[in-house]
Amino acid sequence: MTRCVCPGSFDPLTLGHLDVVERSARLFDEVVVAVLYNPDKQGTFTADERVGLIEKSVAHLANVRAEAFADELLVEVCARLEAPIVVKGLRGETDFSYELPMATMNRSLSGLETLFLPGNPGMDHLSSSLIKQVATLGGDISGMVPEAVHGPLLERLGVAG
Ligand code: COD
Repeated sequence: MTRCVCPGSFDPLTLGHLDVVERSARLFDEVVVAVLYNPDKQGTFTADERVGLIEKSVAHLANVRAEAFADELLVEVCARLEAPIVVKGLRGETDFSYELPMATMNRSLSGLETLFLPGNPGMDHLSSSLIKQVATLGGDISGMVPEAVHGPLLERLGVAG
């Protein structure tokens, strides 16, 4: 059985993230969506809240589960989960420049490999931070986040639905 990890902040999960998770679920026997700590990002949802939103959004995928890992290196998480590979989505050159050093670091730390999936062209503009900005200023974010995320996000941002 081959298990992969889809790591990220997921604050919150977007339809772009979900697309990568769904495609990973077709490629691997089991997928763990790992909510990890990114020191460069401030949290809107707690790690446990993010896991709850992900679990509702992936309920249609029998081989996918979500878990939070506080203050841990991705390589340690993957070793414990016995997952030899992580899957990440790439929206373009900016993502590639950001992701490549992390992939190389992870491989040099433990041999952990990274598989990059090109983002779905219709979803390349979706990022958690941009969606939060649009929602905060009253823009329509339906079609950008899973249904399970829509209401809780508007509520957390203090925006009327
Ligand atoms: N389409 C396709 N892919 C997308 C889209 C989209 N619309 N939006 C995001 N993605 C991809 C991103 O490129 C990324 O691969 C993944 O989805 C997650 O995105 P985010 O923004 O939720 O998560 P990040 O980038 O903040 O996650 C960074 C990690 C938390 C994975 C990283 O900081 C980490 O590994 N932290 C653990 C500590 C550690 O090991 N640090 C050393 C790393 S070398």
